[in-house]
Amino acid sequence: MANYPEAEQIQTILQGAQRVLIIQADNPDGDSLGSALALEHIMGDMGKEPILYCGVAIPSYLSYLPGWDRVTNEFPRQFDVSIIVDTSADSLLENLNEAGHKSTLSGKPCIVIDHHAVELSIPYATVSCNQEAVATGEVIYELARQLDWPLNLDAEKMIATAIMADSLGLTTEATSARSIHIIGELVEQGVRIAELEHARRMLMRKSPELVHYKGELLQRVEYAADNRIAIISIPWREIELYSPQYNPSMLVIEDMRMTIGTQVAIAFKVYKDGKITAKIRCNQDAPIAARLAEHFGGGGHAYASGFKIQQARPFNEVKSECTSYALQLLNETSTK
Ligand SMILES: [Mn+2]
Repeated sequence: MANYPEAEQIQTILQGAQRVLIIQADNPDGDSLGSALALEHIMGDMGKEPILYCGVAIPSYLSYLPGWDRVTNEFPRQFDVSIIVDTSADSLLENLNEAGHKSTLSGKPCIVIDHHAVELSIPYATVSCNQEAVATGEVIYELARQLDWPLNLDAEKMIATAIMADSLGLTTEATSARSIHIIGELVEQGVRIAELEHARRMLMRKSPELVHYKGELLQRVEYAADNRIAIISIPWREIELYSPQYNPSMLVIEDMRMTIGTQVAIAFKVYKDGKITAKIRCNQDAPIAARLAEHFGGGGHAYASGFKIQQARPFNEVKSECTSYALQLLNETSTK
């Protein structure tokens, strides 16, 4: 069991608080939502009034977590303490900052609970419990054990979900023996991993039309430069038809990236007004996604990025420029 030096200060801050505002950053995921919902149950059982806030809408793929719809993007007028989960970066709280809530937050004690190995950049944080762990859910479990917080079955399910989400089912580098022990303890308490996984998978189901469309898209994947680059182009007609159900790019981009020999997968969408968007995913040996996107005015990370071209440019021109620049970046990367 962990012994966090920040735990006591967190307990002291919470003692005098009634309304606890639980905040997720602008990139909610299974860990941040699971952690927020676990804290909601814990605070509720401690006789407090928890409020769940996130600056952006919770993505629909997370709606298998019961309680996701209690998260609001309306900032509450009154609260005593805030808890920010799963981020230490002020830049990820842009929506909240832009809406002018920073000063409200600065006026109250603010607790940060995180697991990202980065410097804290939230200037109004009173205490930061940023620990080495596979998920924020793991840190919350340790805090709960250390501080004797009540953990009901719903809270335990949310913690298990958070840990399973960020550890990709206990398979990532950051998964420690302790992470696995915690899952073991939660299962002993009555959490059923199969039940959580079933709920998640039920939400991933697709309609027959979408399954057929995915097959069509896979048939249309083009390979360039000895399969190093995989490309799919999605016209407006299909965007119009299928987007309400699913983002067409996301149907196939992982399969494209998983092709033998492929280093970069690019999914283009061509809109009615001529706007072009591209989603880029790279493999471990080709961290060029950000640079490729920046060339077209976009941005992102080394392995995942995107760009948008507003002015009408012929699609074939954009596509061939993107392909040849990708190849240039790939060659630069492999010769160093
Ligand atoms: Mn996380």
